[in-house]
Amino acid sequence: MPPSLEALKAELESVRTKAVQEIDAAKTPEAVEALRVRYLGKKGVLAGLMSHLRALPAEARPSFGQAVNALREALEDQIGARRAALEAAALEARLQAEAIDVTLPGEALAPGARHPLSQVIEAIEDIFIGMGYRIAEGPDVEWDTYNFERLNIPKDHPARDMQDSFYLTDEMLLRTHTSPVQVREMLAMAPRTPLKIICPGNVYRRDTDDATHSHMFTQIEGLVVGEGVRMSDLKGTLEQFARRLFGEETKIRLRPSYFPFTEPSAEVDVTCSACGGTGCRVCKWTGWLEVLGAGMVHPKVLEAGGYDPRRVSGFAFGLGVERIAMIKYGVDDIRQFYVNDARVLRSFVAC
Ligand code: 2NM
Repeated sequence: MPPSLEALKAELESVRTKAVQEIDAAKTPEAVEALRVRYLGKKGVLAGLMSHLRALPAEARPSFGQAVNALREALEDQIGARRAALEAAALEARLQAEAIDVTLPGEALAPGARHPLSQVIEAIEDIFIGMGYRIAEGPDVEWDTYNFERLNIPKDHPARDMQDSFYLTDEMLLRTHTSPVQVREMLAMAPRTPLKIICPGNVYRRDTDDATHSHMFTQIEGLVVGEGVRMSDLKGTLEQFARRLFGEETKIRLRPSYFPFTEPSAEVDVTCSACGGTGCRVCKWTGWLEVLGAGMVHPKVLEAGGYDPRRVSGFAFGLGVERIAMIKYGVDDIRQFYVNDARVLRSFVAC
């Protein structure tokens, strides 16, 4: 006997009741999907109900078909809503689990600082770059000819005593100043002018280390070569430099001196930046600090650099970075700069 419309509708209602309960009880999106397949899938429960359609009398078919389709739509809506609710709950749970408390105190940073020698080098470079100079660098290991010979320091000169320099071979040594960089730059540039360069770098001398000497220290040398370069250009340049580095009130004075590579040569003093020139412990109660050596480049040095000394002239100067840094930071022992202890280095803040 074929099933009656009433019996099929009763079964449809019991399917509805059960499905609604199960979908409502599903705990995961996967469980919801399994129910969707079970009830709405191609071989699912609703498809099973629909298969009875052909057994019904023709006049009963539309009514039952519509009832099954209405149930399908109702279950689709419920499944969609249940899935959305479960996914929203899962997202909420994840957000809770991964929540970050942005009010917790952070990791304490140990702020670094530029090494005081780097600070002084950069300050000096900036001043000369502002006057149109360029920075030139060269090797720490030099040829004897660039370090001495072409700087008018002949073989028998006391500065060339083997005792005073770190020789690697007969012809090679650790540079004792940065002047060889300037020889290289002259040879590369000549006969073109003007040449305006600043040469910072490490230099090496066989000294015994103490509070004011180090076998390795940092030098900055400057060189200008051009037509009509005069001693007054040197004085004006160094005066501007001193005022920018030590303060606008700073005065300079030149005392006659001797270097093989310059003629005339001078020691350059600046008024003491600690006391303003009235006298204090820093300047040993003289009011003056000796910070630079300078002079007009010797014609032989210009010639050894490839220039014609009848056509061009030049001035040069040199300073020790550690000495400047000791004055600026009130350090009384040069060895403080090579300690590499962050606690010591942190005490030198930019000035
Ligand atoms: C100083 C003092 C005086 C100097 C000379 C030269 C060069 F290469 F042009 F000959 N460079 N640096 C010089 C002159 C350096 O240092 C105390």
